[in-house]
Amino acid sequence: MAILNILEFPDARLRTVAKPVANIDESIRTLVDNMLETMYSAQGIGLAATQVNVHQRVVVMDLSETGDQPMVLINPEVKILDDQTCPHQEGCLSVPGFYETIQRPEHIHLTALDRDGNRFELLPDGLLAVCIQHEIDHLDGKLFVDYLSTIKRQRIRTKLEKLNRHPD
Ligand code: GNR
Ligand code: NI
Repeated sequence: MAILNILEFPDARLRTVAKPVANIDESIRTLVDNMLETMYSAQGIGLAATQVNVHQRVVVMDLSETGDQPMVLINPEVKILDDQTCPHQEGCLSVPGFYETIQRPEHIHLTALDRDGNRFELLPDGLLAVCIQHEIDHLDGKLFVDYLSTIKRQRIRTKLEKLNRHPD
C-alpha cells in the first residue's frame, strides 16, 4: 500500500469533475486500499479520489471511533428527500486548519457500489449524511469553502498560499 499526496486548496486540480468507474478491477481496488491508508494516516473521516488527483468517482470513509469500519462508495448518487437542512462544522484535508459551519440537506438517500461492485443503499443522517455530501462535492469539483462568503474564502486562500510558499 502507499500514502498518496493530498491536493490543497486553491489547487485547480481539485476543480476536476470525476468520471464514473466503468468496472471495478484490480486497479480500482488498489486505489481504494491506498486511499484508505492515506485517510487513516491523515486522521480524516473521509477521502475522495479527486483529493489524491485521481478523477474517478471513488470515496472512502470511516466514521467509527475505532477506525476499523472502512466504507467504500463507488459511483455514489444522492437524492435529497426534503428541504430540511442542518448546520454542521466541517473541515477538509484539502483545506487544512480551517473549520466552518455549513448548512446541508439533512435527509438524503444514497446508492453506491461497494468494493466488490455490489449496489447498496443507505438513509444516513447526522455526520454520515454531512460527510457523504462533502465527499460527493469533491467528485464534482466542489469544496466546502465554496459555501462561504467570498471574503472568508479569499482569507483562507491567502493564508494557505502563504503557508505553501513558506512550508516551515
Ligand atoms: O476528516 C474530515 N472531517 C470532516 C468533518 C466534518 C465534515 C466533513 C469532514 S470530511 C474530512 C475529510 C475530507 O476532507 N474529506 O474530503
Ligand atoms: Ni474534504
